[in-house]
Amino acid sequence: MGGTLSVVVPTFNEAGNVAELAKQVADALKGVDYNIWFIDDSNDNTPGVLEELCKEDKHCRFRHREADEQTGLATAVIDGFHMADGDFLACMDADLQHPPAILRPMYAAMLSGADICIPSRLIRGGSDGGLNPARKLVSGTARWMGKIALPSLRNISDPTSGLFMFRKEMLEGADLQPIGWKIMVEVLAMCKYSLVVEIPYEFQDRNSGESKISKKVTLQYIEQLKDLRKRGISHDTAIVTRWSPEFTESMIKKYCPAE
Ligand SMILES: Nc1nc2c(ncn2[C@@H]2O[C@H](COP(=O)(O)OP(=O)(O)OP(=O)(O)O)[C@@H](O)[C@H]2O)c(=O)[nH]1
Ligand SMILES: [Mg+2]
Repeated sequence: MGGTLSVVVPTFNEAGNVAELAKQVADALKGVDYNIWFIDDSNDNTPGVLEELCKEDKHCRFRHREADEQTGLATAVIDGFHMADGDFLACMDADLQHPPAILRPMYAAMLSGADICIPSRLIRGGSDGGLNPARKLVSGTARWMGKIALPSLRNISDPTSGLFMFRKEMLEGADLQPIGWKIMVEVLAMCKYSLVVEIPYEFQDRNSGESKISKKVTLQYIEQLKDLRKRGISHDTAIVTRWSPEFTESMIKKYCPAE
């Protein structure tokens, strides 16, 4: 099937999740030429677990960043994007809140001509069931603020998640200045693209380990939005298409059928 895929996974203390994630990604991407890049800032035994995983699974690679290097979620993802060699790049959390099976319809969307595929919890067939009411409120407020601040986000139903796939060439010439948590917001505001495909997905509960979200992240997001209002490029002509669950199934059969 056409085009290699690199899945970039930022990890901070995710020892209990990475092997299961790699297994589920392998199930999702049978027949696809893919690799997984774990970019790790952990201070527990995750690097050892990743080292073993990379010996056992030839699709996996990892880079551990020491405390004296630049660390943090956004820089991890950007480092991964630059290190990864896929024609298509994906970003996915390690804790299985983003179900790896979604990678197959995302890949089908790329083969169908999308520049960027954004799974959405908020369109028919999607669900944000993995979030408690307080987190739903925070997530909704972040979306609302983003859409007010940045025209590029206005037609995207779920622009603040950390799950997306895009053509690697979109990085060429893009002035990405990663701060904080919302790396897709940066990509949507700063990269050039003309077709966005949204597909439904069901957000899950965290599998194992602890959340790393903090108040600092909220402040960084506000800074990021202020900054992107000045730096962001226009996407007035970009088309956003939403696939129904039924259409998504038919596009998997067309572009990425099970072997
Ligand atoms: N490399 C790196 N990865 C990070 C860092 N902080 C978080 N991550 C990873 O980024 C992903 C998202 O972090 P989570 O803590 O799951 O954040 P969240 O999904 O918004 O919060 P929960 O819903 O509570 O899980 C996970 O794969 C984390 O391991 C960091 O400082 N460096
Ligand atoms: Mg999480």
